[in-house]
Amino acid sequence: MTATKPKIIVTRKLPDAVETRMCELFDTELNLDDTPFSRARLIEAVKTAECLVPTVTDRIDRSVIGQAGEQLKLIANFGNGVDNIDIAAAAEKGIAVTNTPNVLTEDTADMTLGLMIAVARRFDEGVDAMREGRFKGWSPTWMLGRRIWGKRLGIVGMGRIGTAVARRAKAFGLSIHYHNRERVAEQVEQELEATYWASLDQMLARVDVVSVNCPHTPATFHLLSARRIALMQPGSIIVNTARGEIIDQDALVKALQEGKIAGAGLDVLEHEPAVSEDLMELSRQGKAVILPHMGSATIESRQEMGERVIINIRTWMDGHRPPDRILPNMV
Ligand code: 8YV
Repeated sequence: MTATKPKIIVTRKLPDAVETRMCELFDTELNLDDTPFSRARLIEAVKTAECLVPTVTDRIDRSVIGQAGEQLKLIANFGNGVDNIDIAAAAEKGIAVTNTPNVLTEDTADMTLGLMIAVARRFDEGVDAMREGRFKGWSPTWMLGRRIWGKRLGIVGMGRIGTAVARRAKAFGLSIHYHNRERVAEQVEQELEATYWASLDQMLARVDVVSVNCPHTPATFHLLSARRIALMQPGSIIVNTARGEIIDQDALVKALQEGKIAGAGLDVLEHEPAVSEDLMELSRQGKAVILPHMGSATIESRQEMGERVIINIRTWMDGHRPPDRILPNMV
C-alpha cells in the first residue's frame, strides 16, 4: 500500500477525461504529444515509475523488466491483449500486470462483422470506384460480391470477443463453428447453435469464413500457418481483429495472390505498423481490406479502457488484488 500518490507514467496520449482523473488521483506523468516511447525512454520510465501505463505499442520484454527499479510494482496495460508484456518476467520481479477486458468486446466484434461484410461485398472497391468517378450507372453484373447469409463461420478462439462475434454472425444468418482450447458452456453452444471442432484443421477445411479471435501467445504464434491456410476452401475469406502474429502473413499473401482463398479482412498486421507492398497491392486488387488497428477505436471503448486502468491502479493502491490481474498461467 502506498500512502502518498503513487508515481504513474502513461506512455501514450489517452482521452482527456481519463488523463484528468488520473492527474487527480495519482502523481501522473502524461505523454501529451503522443510520441511513442523509444526503448531508452521506456527503460527510464520503469526506473522511476511505481506504476507504468503502457499500450500495445510498448514492447516490455524481459530485458526492459530486468532494468526496472524496485519501486515499479504495477504495469496497468491500456489494452486487452498483453502480448507486448513479458508476464512471466514481471511476475518473477514481483510486478503485477493488469489489462482492460470486457469494455472493448462489443466494438471489436462489430469491427469483425464489418470486415467480413466489407470483404464479401467489396465495400473498399465500391468506395474507390466512387472516389475515382468510375460509377457510370447501375449494372446487373458490376461489383458482384458474395452473400454471407447462409454461410459457415469458423471462429478461432471462443472467448469474450469470439462469442460476441458469434452472436452477431448468427443474426446475419451465418452458422457458427468454433475451435477453442476448451468447449464453451452447453447453454452458450445451444444459444448459438454452435458446432465445436476440437481439430482446428478440420474446421478450417469446412467453413466459408474464418475469424481470428484468440489472444497472441507463444502457442498461437502463426497458428494459421501456411499448412493450415492451404486447408481453407478456395472461396473462403479470413478476418483478423486479434493480432497479426497469429497468421503467417507471408503465407496469407501467397494464398491470396494464388487465389487459394478469396479474401482477407485485416485490422491487425504482423510487424505492425509496417504493411508490405504485396499486401497493399492485394488491397488495391480488392482481395484484402486492411485497417490500421481500429477494433477498439471508439470514444466509448477508449474511455472505458481508461476507467479500467484507473480501477486497477486504485485497487492496487488500496492494497487489494486488482480486478484485471494477469498471471503467467493465464497466457
Ligand atoms: C487496443 C487491442 O486499442 O486491447 C487490445 O488488445 O488490440 C486494441 O484494441 C490496444 O491494444 C491498446 O493498447
